[in-house]
Amino acid sequence: MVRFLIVLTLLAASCSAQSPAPLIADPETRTTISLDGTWSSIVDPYESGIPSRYFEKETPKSKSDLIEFDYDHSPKLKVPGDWNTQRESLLFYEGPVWYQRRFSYQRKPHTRTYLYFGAANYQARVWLNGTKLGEHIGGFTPFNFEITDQLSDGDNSVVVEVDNTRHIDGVPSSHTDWWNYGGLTRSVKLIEVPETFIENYKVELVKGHLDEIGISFELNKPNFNVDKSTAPYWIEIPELIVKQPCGTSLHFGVFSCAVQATPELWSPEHPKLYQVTISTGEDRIVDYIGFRTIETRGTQILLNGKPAFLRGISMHEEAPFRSGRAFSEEDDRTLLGWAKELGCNFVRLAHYPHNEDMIRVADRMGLMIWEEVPVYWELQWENPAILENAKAQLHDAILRDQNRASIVFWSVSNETPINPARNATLKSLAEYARKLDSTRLITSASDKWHFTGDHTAELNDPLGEYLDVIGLNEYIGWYGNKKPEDADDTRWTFAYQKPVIVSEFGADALYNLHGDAQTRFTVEYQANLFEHQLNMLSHMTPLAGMSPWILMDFRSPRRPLPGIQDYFNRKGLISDRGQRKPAFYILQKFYREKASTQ
Ligand code: GCB
Repeated sequence: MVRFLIVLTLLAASCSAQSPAPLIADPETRTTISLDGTWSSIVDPYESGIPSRYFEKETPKSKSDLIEFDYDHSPKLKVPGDWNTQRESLLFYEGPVWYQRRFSYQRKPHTRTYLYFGAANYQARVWLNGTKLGEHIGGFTPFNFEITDQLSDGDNSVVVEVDNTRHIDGVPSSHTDWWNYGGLTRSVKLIEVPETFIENYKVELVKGHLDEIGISFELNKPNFNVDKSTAPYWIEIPELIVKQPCGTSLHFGVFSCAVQATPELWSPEHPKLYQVTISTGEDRIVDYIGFRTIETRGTQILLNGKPAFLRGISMHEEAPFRSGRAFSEEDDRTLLGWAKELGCNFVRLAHYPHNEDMIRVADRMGLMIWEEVPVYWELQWENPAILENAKAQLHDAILRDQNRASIVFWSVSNETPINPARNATLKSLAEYARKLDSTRLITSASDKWHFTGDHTAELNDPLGEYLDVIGLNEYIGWYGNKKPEDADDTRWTFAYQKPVIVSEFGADALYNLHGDAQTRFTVEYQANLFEHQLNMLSHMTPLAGMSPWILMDFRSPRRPLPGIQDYFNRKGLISDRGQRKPAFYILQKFYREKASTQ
């Protein structure tokens, strides 16, 4: 029953006027046709696109009331990719850009076709062959439209207006400390499915049981009639010698069952994945899924029942070596490979859902993940649209990644100010996350701590009541009046007896800028700060893990300091060109020692 309610909640949250169709989970498991590559583009700072009908399939040539445009001769942009790093003139651009490409298609009998976008930042409006399909808000989650009836045999034209304008009532709002990369930043594809298909599914250990796997899935069928009969649907996990019918219909195409099996458990040291097949006659999903448990006991985090120390690092979805938004499996492998080299078993993917492949690569490489929604700094807490927007992003992130063993935390926010409206909003988000996914831990990063004496500090953020794990961001020695050395004898208290992860600390350092340990922005200063932070963290009692700020330097418009920042946040342990700074090796040594005593 609980599972059924969850699936219905997932479904309901996806439907509203002009919204995309319910999200198809795990496109990697489907038949797809890539629309990645070269798209035509029109930069549209004065928003002429709608009145001038940039969305039409054919370019209007000589109508006097129309400004003419011509995609065929327009400059090109690569998809996936942000526009900012593809054209110098667009580095700081914020506003609408129109994307267009043609593709050839032959419609197939008994096949439904969807147009799927991995992400478009921040708002997208989509047309196919001149017909508007709908709109989507939120820069980091996927969305799709069914286009079966709009497709033509032969030539088709898809047009997307992507607008990365920042909004005071957006999520995130107008101020962030990362680059507002615009564009079709992730892959675009056509997904072909049978008439009745598995829209989403969840496969995981039944809570509290290491010998039982729960499976639930939802069928999408045109004109579904209420059919509660048991259907001949099958679940197979060949390595566990599981092949059994699975098809107790709960309601409206939602099915579930449990199978007896005792899988080897997934962990960073042993990232075991099993091939899992769900077949429904017409449709068949083959995915690779790991099984593990994640819980808390007092101030400990238990992975597969055993206390685990989370040796982490925070990272943005920023491309190694070239900057810009990361999107390819190669980018993901490089970034997560660096985290592995550092000795991590955990990464905090700040501050928004990263691309789907990142999570799949982490599943295979063996890294636990903190996934976050961009509820960041100041939002319009009193505005009910904020909560709806944040919930939709959380919903789609959970729906997308709920079968990935690597995800252990859903983070509902980062560094938000304490006030009643914010507390209520985040409580609601935490409850919503828990309702959608009761097997993972809910967290958030807070910077609302203060010194209670010269050597004592306290975190007391009322949000803690609703979380499983408390995230603490503290920058002793970088922001505020204290020196890095002051961290050594700082003792911490926490209002809630729950596991604590120090989710951020760090200092800016320009690679190759040298000086003494007291000179800010030098690598010596950063290294010294890490030494003293690690001294402090070694005696922080409820500490269950850490994810210092940050793996690699990343672009930020708030960081203009010439010759040093040049619009980069320089707190990376690795420069934007892949060079390791001394602090990298200090943390690596600490993590190696930690790992050897675990
Ligand atoms: C923080 C934020 C992070 C910033 C970082 C910094 O507390 O959570 O987004 O980039 O500090 O470098 O100031």
